[in-house]
Amino acid sequence: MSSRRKFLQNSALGSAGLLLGKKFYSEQGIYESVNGQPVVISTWAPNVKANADAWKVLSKGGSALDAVHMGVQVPEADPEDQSVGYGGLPDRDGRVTLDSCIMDEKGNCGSVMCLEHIMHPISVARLVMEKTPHIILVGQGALRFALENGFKKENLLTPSSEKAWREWLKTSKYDPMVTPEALMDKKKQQAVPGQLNNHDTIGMVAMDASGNLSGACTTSGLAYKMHGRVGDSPVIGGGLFVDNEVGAATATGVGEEVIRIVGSHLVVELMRQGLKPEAACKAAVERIIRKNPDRAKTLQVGFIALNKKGEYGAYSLQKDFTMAVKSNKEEKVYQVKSVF
Ligand code: SD4
Repeated sequence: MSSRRKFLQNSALGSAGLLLGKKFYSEQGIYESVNGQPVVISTWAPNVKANADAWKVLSKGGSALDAVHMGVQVPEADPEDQSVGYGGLPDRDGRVTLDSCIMDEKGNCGSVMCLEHIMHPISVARLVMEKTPHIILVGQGALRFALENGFKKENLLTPSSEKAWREWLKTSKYDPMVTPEALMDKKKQQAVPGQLNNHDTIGMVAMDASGNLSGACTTSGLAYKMHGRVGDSPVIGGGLFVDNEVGAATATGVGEEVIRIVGSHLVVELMRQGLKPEAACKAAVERIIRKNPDRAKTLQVGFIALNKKGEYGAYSLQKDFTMAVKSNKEEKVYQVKSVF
């Protein structure tokens, strides 16, 4: 079957699956270009909902920057998503600390790190980008800036995240393993109570109808981290990078590993050298393995990338990673290829 036909068939099935409210995973593979059309891609299957909000902006000719800003607010406000914003699992002191960044087609960027009490850290990051001479604000300084600019102070620790944290305190064993495989009781295929759910951080990159690229990444970080720990997600070049000449990339998983290789920047630079998005993500993941093969086996990192032609792809260390895509042609979730 030609790849074109396969693609169309997968798209149709993918949309049908979503319409029926079922999770549908296409076969793995490289994805075709949607050149000249808006497109948005996000880490993790549940973020189809975030893509849908980003699409409301893109489909009306709005900017990629506004689209990603709008899109990532969906999981930020979702109390069920325990990796992002409201409802995020806290650090080991029981504090929900948020990391977010945003980057536009001109290389403008803004970031907040270890920000507490603010439902939409991405909006604070955007304000840092647009209203200050700086790129990063952290902790108390970020909170003060947010409050001075009209953001509301809120309690972001939901009863279920507090309960999970109290459960965790019984052992206080920090294990940043992030694959659902590790969280599942294999026999019963049920989540193991008290185990970490470090999933569903959102990294989103988009191309608008003018061909401009932007990206956003936002998370509550790894559950039960030390207070003050910052992951890759708000690090420009680590969890997110956009170069409008080449493409954009974003990351999820154990942030320390992503930072070690300046992962998203690496993916964009590999695309600049001519690699397709999937190949660039694969090469970045392999770089992590080369640094420490044993450690790489025990954790998850995934990258997604979009190039200037509108081609996209992804790759991960472990096999559970998914990418959500929305364009004029499709709305679907891809099961991403992995090394292990
Ligand atoms: C972090 N990269 O704080 C984030 C966590 C993550 O899905 O992506 N979870 O290291």
